[in-house]
Amino acid sequence: MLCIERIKRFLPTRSLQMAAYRYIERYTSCQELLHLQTRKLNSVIFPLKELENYLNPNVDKNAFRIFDPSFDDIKRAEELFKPASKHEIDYFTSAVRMDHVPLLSQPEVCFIGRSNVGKSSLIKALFSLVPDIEVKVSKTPGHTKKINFFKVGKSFTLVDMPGYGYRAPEDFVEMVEAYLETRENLRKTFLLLDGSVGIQKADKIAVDMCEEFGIPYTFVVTKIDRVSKGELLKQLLQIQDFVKKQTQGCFPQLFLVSSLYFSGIHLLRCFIAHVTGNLHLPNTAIEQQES
Ligand SMILES: Nc1nc2c(ncn2[C@@H]2O[C@H](COP(=O)(O)OP(=O)(O)OP(=O)(O)O)[C@@H](O)[C@H]2O)c(=O)[nH]1
Ligand SMILES: [Mg+2]
Repeated sequence: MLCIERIKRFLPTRSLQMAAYRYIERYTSCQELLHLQTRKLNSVIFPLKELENYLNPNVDKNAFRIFDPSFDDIKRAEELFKPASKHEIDYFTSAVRMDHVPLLSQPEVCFIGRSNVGKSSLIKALFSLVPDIEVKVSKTPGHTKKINFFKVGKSFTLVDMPGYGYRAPEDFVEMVEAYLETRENLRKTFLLLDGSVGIQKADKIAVDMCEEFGIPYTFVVTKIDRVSKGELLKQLLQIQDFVKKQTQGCFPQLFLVSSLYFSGIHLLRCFIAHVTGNLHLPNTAIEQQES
């Protein structure tokens, strides 16, 4: 696989870099995964499990596979992320204040995190099977200024939030806190953490907010393509320890993603389908835990 950092370092001009990016292997759909060897397949679908191999055998790995769907389940979930005649997937609307937020009854999941952590890129990757959908991403922190709603047919809504921390919009608190506290159809909040730096002070404030409102949330570790396995593992163990000791409402399994290479995206699609009530997973640990 071509490495993004190497492309940037060795190719002098932007146009050459863009040409090289086209050759990066991207596995947007399950169909493209079928020809991969098991090891590679696992690393794309389930990056967390791949890291297990590097762990000391004494480390408790229970939290690594609570949500452990089959490849068939993942394929079923993918269908929800493909547009069809009666299943339109598109940007719906934006809001800057709570009274602009649309009244929707279908289940919703939202993405929060520090500016630049990769929220919009993650939504873009989740929607990679939707031609022409526009999700704006930017190198400049503080790019997303509004709460953006994306409807997935009548099944669920994905919500992209402005980031907190550096260059957050001024009215961030009124906008995001009010949404998180009052949104009745919100099934899950995904709190994104940058894989190279782990949990920061601002993230702990966001965690406190989720805990205080009693909303279910899940950590997603982003940009895993940017860090070495050793560094990533170190961050993961620290985050897992934090989840275990200092949280109540946090789902105990971490989700790892690279929106650039699509690692972890298929699994996250499946988890979203599940938490929004669109995919039942009989005989899996997660449904037994919930029943
Ligand atoms: N290498 C790598 N870069 C990523 C990944 N995800 C996002 N980025 C880059 O990180 C930068 C910020 O991405 P965004 O998705 O706009 O971040 P955001 O969290 O929506 O930022 P705000 O809207 O400003 O809060 C962009 O330059 C992305 O290309 C990833 O998985 N890998
Ligand atoms: Mg954004």
